[in-house]
Amino acid sequence: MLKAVATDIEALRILDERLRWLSAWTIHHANHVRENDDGLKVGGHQASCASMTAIMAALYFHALGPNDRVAVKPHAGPVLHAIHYLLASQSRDALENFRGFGGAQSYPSRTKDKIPVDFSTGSVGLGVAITLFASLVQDYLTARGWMDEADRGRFVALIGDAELDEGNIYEAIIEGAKHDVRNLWWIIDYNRQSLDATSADRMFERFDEIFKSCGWRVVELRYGKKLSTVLTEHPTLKGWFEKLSNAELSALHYQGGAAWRTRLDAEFGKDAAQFLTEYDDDALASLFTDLGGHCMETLVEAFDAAQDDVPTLFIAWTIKGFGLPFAGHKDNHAGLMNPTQLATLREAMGVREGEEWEKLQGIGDNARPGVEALIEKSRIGRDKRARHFGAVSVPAIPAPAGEEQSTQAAFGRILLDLSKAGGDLADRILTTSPDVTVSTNLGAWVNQRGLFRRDEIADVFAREKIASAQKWGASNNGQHIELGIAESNLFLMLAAVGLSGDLFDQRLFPIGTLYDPFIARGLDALNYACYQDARFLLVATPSGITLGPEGGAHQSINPPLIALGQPGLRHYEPAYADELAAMMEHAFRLIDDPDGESTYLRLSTRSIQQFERADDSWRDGALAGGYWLREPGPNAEATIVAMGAVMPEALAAWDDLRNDIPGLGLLAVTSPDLLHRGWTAAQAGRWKGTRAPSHIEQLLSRLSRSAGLVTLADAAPASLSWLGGVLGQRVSPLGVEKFGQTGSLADLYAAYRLDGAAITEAAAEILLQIG
Ligand SMILES: Cc1ncc(C[n+]2csc(CCOP(=O)(O)OP(=O)(O)O)c2C)c(N)n1
Ligand SMILES: [Mg+2]
Repeated sequence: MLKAVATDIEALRILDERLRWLSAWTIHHANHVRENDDGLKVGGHQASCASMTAIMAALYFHALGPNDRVAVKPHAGPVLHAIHYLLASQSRDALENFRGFGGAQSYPSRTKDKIPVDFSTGSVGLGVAITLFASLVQDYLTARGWMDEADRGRFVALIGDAELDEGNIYEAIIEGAKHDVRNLWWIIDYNRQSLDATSADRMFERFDEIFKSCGWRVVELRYGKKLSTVLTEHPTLKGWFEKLSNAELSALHYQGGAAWRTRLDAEFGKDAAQFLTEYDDDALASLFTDLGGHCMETLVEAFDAAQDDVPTLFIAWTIKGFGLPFAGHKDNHAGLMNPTQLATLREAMGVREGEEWEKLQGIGDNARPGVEALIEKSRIGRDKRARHFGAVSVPAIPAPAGEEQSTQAAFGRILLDLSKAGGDLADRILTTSPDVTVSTNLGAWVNQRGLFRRDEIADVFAREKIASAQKWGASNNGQHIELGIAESNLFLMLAAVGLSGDLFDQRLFPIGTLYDPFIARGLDALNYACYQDARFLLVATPSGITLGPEGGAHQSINPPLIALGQPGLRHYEPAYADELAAMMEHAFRLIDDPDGESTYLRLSTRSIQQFERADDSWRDGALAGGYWLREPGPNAEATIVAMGAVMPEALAAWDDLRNDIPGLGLLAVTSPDLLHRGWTAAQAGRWKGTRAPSHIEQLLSRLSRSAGLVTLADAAPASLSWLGGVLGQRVSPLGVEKFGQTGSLADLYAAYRLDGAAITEAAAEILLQIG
């Protein structure tokens, strides 16, 4: 790490101003200069950007090493774009098109932005916490020898102070403390303002304690050099200053030098007279706005001093909108400078009209070489990295033997068999679970592959020879990361492990398990993982009212609908173990495929009679979303359509009804999600001239156009009822619409209309309607 010399500090200050200008101008251009055809507000956050430009200049042009990765506070996106513009990795076109179609995105996006974005941000809190899990992945990779110690980087999160209200941050640091995480810098832009208002005073005093309890070093950057000296010389002034509430301080920053003077005069009278003669109004404003987060020397010193791997929280005091006309105003979050204000700023920055995009406009000849040298030096390691796929060969995964099995048990068996067989894929699987490892059947895998910990932890029960099915020794060779019960952490962990190929050029195959209903608990983090195109396998089990005696609090209803609407995640719901094996094999391939995605498997604890196959012809259909378990007759007037654990009821009903309904078929749906996607893609394709019918259209076209479909799922009936829209056939949808409860399967299936009687009634009704 290079120490900054005085000329560097000067150059960094200039870069800070340049970032403030470029970010403000980019937003201004999008709102006031670019044509706006639809009259929609474009928006952008000039104040949130100005608050952070010094911090980001110090980081990107001084402190960051080539392997460091950063999550940028969403509303400082334009500053990140300005940095890359200066580094020549962002185009003027993209900036001119900020928030426009194909232009720089409003919030940094790994997948949509052309600049390198290490972590997407947008939903506050999640971008912060993922850095912690990425650091854990780095530890994992170095422990396994897949990454050199020398290539280790630091994970930096730039955080808005209001983000600290997000609970997921605390869930993450608690988990991090258990795993002894390191190499983290979290930097709070402490401008004491949120979106709506100034933030609460009382709580802020506690945040440092919370972090310290979790093993963090807390560094407060409260004052800049100038203000710090003055306050040290005037302890009474310091005492008063430090008692100002967030709202008072912000108001004074907004009002400026004259207001500071009046206030000090009112407060201290003649005791302040001498002090006040030493400063004119501008100097007073400049003095009191010299906070740590705006003082380059303070920032650089603090970053230089934190070179060990202790996780460090920097609390950098700042002013929201620093240097802009609405600095400190409580309503400035979405505030935009008007053209007159912008022109004043432009002149103050020495930028000539018409040359607003010139990168180093207005920088004097003396300073320019220093600035250029810093920019040049900072290019290293900030290129967009290519993504790599296809490095790991995925073997065929055979179905586990057994006439009766549940999909959950089969999942455990498949992993155990994979582990025993060994190989590249097995070695690169990393499993994780929020305290439901045993109850989701990962236990046998963990016994084989062990828990991951940087420091060895003996299995005391094993050492004491106490009988237990779970052997839980932990070492830096382990392949399972056990999490506490915090589903949001599970998804952030899956996101981080699922980005391992992108972040570290090392493909890992993350498998996370949880109970199906608790997907909802981490839903935004799941969406966040998918938004970044992280690749993983999510295994949700048990599911549905088929869980029987466990009751309504654990019986999931709507996750198939969630999956139906979730981009980047494919839902599979197998009924049989051989389907599951095919799906897992496919899911592993999708993880390591440039056009792949993540997979969600919805499994069950219900042990069912396996289906005897004549051949493998079911397989392609099962992977595409559905296949005929019982072929329909030509132009059949009805079919049963069923998914997952209720397949035995569907089969039995088919047996009962086939004599009464000639040609009755049974369609096994394995993925409503894929069927729906195929259907809409075919619709869109038709408009573009391609006429290939989708998989579901092909399946349903075996039936008469007026045929009736009785759909059956241990889930919200809307998961399958839409099938009627494909060819305009009639539907009688069976499924679960009310909260579940305890009971035997027979009781519950009867009460919630998932049994043979319900299927018969639904079929009769639909045939009557057709007739
Ligand atoms: C999960 C979530 N909830 C709400 C928002 C809307 N939102 C955007 S920024 C923000 C607060 C901004 O305050 P702060 O984090 O202090 O950032 P600043 O702009 O002050 O730097 C809110 C509530 C969001 N982006 N994500
Ligand atoms: Mg704030």
